Order: sequence, then C-alpha cells, then structure tokens
Amino acid sequence: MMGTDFHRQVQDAVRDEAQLRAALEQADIAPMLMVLVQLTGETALMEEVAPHIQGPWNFMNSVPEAMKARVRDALVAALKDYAASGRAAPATPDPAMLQRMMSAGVGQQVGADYIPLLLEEMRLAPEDLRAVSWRRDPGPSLRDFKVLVIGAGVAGIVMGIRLKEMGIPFQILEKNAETGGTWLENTYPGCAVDTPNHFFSYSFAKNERWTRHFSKRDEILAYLQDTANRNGLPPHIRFGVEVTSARFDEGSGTWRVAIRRSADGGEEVLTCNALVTCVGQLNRPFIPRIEGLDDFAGPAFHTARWDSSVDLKGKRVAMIGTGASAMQTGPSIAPEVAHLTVFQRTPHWSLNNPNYHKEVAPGMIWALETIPFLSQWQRFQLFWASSDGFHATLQVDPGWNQPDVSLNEANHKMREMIVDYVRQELDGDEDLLAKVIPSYPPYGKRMLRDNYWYRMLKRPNVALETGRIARVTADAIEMQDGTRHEVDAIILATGFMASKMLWPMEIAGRDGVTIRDLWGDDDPRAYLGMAVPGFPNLFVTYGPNTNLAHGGSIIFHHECQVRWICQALREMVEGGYATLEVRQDVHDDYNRVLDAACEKMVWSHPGVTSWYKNDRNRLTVTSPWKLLDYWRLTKDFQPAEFTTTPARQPASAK
Ligand code: N01
Repeated sequence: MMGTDFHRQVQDAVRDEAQLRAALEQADIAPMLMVLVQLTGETALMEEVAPHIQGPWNFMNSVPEAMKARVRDALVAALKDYAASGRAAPATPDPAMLQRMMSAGVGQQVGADYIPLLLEEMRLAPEDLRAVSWRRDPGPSLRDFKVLVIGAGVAGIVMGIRLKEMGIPFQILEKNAETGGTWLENTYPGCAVDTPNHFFSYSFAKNERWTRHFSKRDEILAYLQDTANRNGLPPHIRFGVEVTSARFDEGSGTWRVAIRRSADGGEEVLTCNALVTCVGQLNRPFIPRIEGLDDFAGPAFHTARWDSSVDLKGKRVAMIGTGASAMQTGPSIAPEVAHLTVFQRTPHWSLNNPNYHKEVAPGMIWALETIPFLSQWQRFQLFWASSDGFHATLQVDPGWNQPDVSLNEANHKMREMIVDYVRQELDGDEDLLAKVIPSYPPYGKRMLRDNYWYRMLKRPNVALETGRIARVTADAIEMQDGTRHEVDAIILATGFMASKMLWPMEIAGRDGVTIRDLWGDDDPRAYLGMAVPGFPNLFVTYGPNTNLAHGGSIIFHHECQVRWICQALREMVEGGYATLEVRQDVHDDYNRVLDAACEKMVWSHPGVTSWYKNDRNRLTVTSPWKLLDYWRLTKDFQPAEFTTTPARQPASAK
C-alpha cells in the first residue's frame, strides 16, 4: 500500500468515529484482529483472543462479546493514532510474525511453507508478486511476436491482462459478443458461485463491494467485465469469432488458427507464434443420449443454454441431474412451477455453509473498503477456509475398515456429520434420506453446497425419481419400471463434456497429429496440465488434471498457470526461439507421478462415477495436488524441461 493511499484510508476510516464503530460491529473479528496486530505490532490481545477462534470461517469462533469490543476499541485507537501522527504505513510483518498471526486468525497451524504463497495471494505489500517481468530488455524482438488467446472468460481475462503488462502483442478470440465465458453463458435461475467471493476473485483486482458472501451470476459477470474493461482489454478482444482449428506450421514454427465469424459465417486464418487456450473444461454442454429426447413436444434445454423465453410458472417440469447446476436451479424454480420431478441417477454429497445465503452487511463492505489491510486479511481467512485443510482426509487409509462408504476416520466423521444435517433438513424422513445419501465416500463427486435442496425435496410439489429413465415421449418421461411422468418441460442439468478437452476445435501439432489422436475423447494428459509434447508453443489453461475438487478457487489456479505461461513466453522472446516444446520424458514422468497421486484420492474411489474421470477409472480432469503443491510446481518455469529451436519467424497475424 503506497504511503499516501494508506494515509487517505486511515483519514477516511476515522473521519466519523460513530460510522467506524458501527461498521466494525458488522465486520469479522479475526481479520480485524490481524489488522490491529499489523498496525500496532502488539500481540498480547491476539494471544488472548486466539483460543476462542476455532476455524477460518467467521461462524467458527466463540470470541466473547466483551473481548470483541476490546478488539474494536483497540483498532479504533490504532487508526486514530495513525491518522493523528501521520506515521508511515507499517511494514509487512516478518514471516515468523505472519505465521503466528495467521495461525491465530484461523485457529489452526499455518505452515511456514504457505507464507510466500499467502503473501502473493493477499497482496499485503503493494508489489504484485505474480507479475512476470523481463530479465533483459526484449527490445524490437517483441514487435514480431504475437500470441493468440482463445476465450475471454475467467482465464482469458487474466491471460490478457498479464500479456498486456508485459507488452507482448496479443489478441483474444472470443466466440461470444461479450467477455465472461461460463459466467456469461450460464443464466439459469439461482446461478451463483459456491466458493467464497472475497477469495473467488483475482488477487490483483480485489473487490470489497461483493454484496453476498457467495454472489450470484450477474454480480460475478459484472466483476469480470469490469476487471477486463479497467485493464484495457476490449481493444485486444475480437468478439464473435469461433476458433475451429489450429495447425502448427513446422517450417515457420508458428500456429495457423482458423476462425469462423458468427456475423456472416465467413472464415479466416490468423497466425501466431504462441497459442494459449482459455476455453475452460465446462463449456460444452453434455446432452445425454436418451431415446426419444428429440421427440419431446415441449421445451427441453440444458442449464447452460437456459431458454428465458420459456415461462416455467405453473408447468410440470422435469429436471434430469443432481449436480452443482441442478442444486442451484431446482430450489430456484420449485416455488413457481406446478410440479417438479427431479431425476437422480446417483446422489451427490452436499455441505451446509451458514454464509451461503447471506448478504454481506453494509458495515462490513464499508470496513473492507476503508480500513487498511482489512480486505487482505479477509481474503486470507477465506483462502484458508477453502484451501488444503481437507486434502489429507481425502486420501485412502489402506487400513480403514469401511472402505466402501468412507476413506478414513476423518472422512467417516464428515459422512456422519452430513447425514445428521440432511436428516434434520428432511425432518427425519428416513425413506427420502436413504435415497439422497450417497453410498460412496464424501467428496467422491464434487462436494456441493446445500442450496436448500433437501427442503425443496420436502415440498408437496416436488418428487424425487431415482429409477432409470427408459425413454422420453412427446409428453412424458418413462422409466424402466414402467412409471410415466407427464411433463411440460425438461431441464437437462446434465453437465459438460469436460474430458473431451479443447473439443470441438481441431488442434494439430507436429506431423499433423491432432489432440484427439493423442487424447481420444476422454484421456487428456499434459505437463502441469498446460504443455503437450508434439504441440510446441501451445499452452492450455484449465487443462488435464487442473480442476480443483478439494478446495481452492479456479481463479487461483488460473493465476498460477498464467504466470507459468508468461514465463514460458518470456523464455521464447528473450531466447529468440521459434519453438518451445515440453520434453516427452518430462511429460511422462509427471503423468506417472500424477496418476499415482490420483489413485490415492477419493475421486478415484471405485464406487464413484463422475465427470472427474474416464470410464477406465483414470482421473483426467481433477488435480490431485494441494494448492501449495501446484503453486510450487508452476512458480518457476524450468527451461531445461523444454526443447527449443532457434530463429523465430515473424507471425504475419492480422
Ligand atoms: O454437472 P454435473 P453440473 N441420465 O456433471 C446427471 C461447475 N459448476 O452442470 O451423477 C440421468 O456435476 C449426472 O448423474 P451422475 C462445477 O465444477 C459450479 O451440475 O453422473 N442423469 C449428474 O447428476 C460442477 O461440478 C457451480 O449419476 C444424468 C448431472 O446429470 C460442474 O460445473 C454451479 C445423465 C450432471 O452433473 C458441473 O456441474 C454449476 C443421464 N443420462 C456448475 N447424464 C458453482 O456453484 C448425466 N446425468 C460455482
């Protein structure tokens, strides 16, 4: 924080003491405590409060009111003192002090190895530690270097911002008419994030104004678009063009990228030195092959292609699927439809989070905006809450005596805790409970956040069907046991073609070998999820085994990937290389270790079927690594892991 910013913030904070005190009543106690320690260097009160903090979420502490009041008083006094004295902003605490503060703030031991990661993530100091800078002046060699980025969603935005910062010429190709990617395309009722928002945001574009702890789609889309606009991305984005294929040209070491314009269907070929895909894993809807689905007479659409022209009010609606999209859609439409039949093939686990439906109190928003360092410490709390805490409990204990239903003691306790919660939500309806509790261990499929799903199932106008669908007719869904559900509309909450990564683009590398030749429909592999032998100068974000399922935010992963890709591009530019290609042995060794790590994780459990793995039980989509592991793996690009060819050719890109 620059000195003047700090002083302006401190002056703003103390201008109206009554307002400051009212705001502090609504802000979270642990982040306030951390700010107090940072401002004063005094730890005595923190040590007194620490035993009352039992976890990183704000609902996990039992700090007595009188103690909270002392924290607030001390913070007001510290802010007033800074305002009156004009003293410089306090330095970032040293690593040992940070570790103690962090551990006290979350009521858990924060390992020293997390401190460098957290400093980046929180941005306590003004420097942007994730920015990649040149080691020597790239000079004129940048002029004829060009990067094409496919997609202007969450990953494409950070990719573009970092390329722009480095001065690397680039263009983003986006099939839609606006930025936002998945948050633009998904408009189904109830669409929201289920990672806490003060963490689910870019580290370099904090947003203190989230109105909810888990915001709805419109607010997230506005944030993404605002971030893109503020950072001057629109002139670099070509909207309304879909990449259909990309071919590597061995002679020039460049990629020839074919695009189709949505306005007139016309086609063009662009050329670039490096190609970065930012198309996500969850972009192409999966439409199940159900006999007769095309013959249904009423509206039938996928959650990610929501047809807002259809009024569901008073209609008999079928919803197929019970994943994250269904979890948000179902309870949102149930109150208005005449009848909702939920078709569950296998149940999901779902956790309750008391903040999930809450708005952020206005005083808290004010405090986050106004009090120096508070939003950084808030981010830390939520990072830790959503971080690696559960990772160890998601690994198989080979000696565990109930391996079908859980992995180990901690996982079994979680199972029992969730079952108790669901039983309560279902008012003790044991028949329904038996249908909605999975037989596989918790976290086997993506862990959902309960959006009042179980209460929805208790509504008189909602029914849960757990049989197998046989066919769809013009006006009904027929089950294998002969049951017939007459419906007016069908919602397909059936997920995405996640394993068929980069589809439907045809991407051909050396010798014309395509990504599909290599990966088939469901077996993608890459080094760190980003680089593929035989595909020089191609970088994949959110590629194989980079989805997060134990915690974290996909934005965190994107920032790790983008830094690594920028370092790779720096290597190309500074070295004047035509090509940069991951070594086959490096790729293979990584995948061997990765597969072994995956096999121990809950997502590989034989009782689980999910989009995380292919039908040979190999995890293809999801990462087995802790956030710390992946951060370490991607922090420093290792040139020795790549082969290069010299003498770059200019890309005659349009
Ligand atoms: O898709 P899913 P999703 N007959 O694949 C069922 C992210 N996301 O769109 O479990 C009957 O999870 C299928 O059944 P089964 C998030 O990463 C995030 O809900 O395979 N049923 C399953 O129930 C998420 O994980 C948010 O037995 C069929 C459902 O369809 C990912 O997107 C919100 C079937 C598909 O569930 C995908 O979630 C929304 C068939 N033939 C999405 N085929 C946030 O909160 C499939 N199913 C941030």
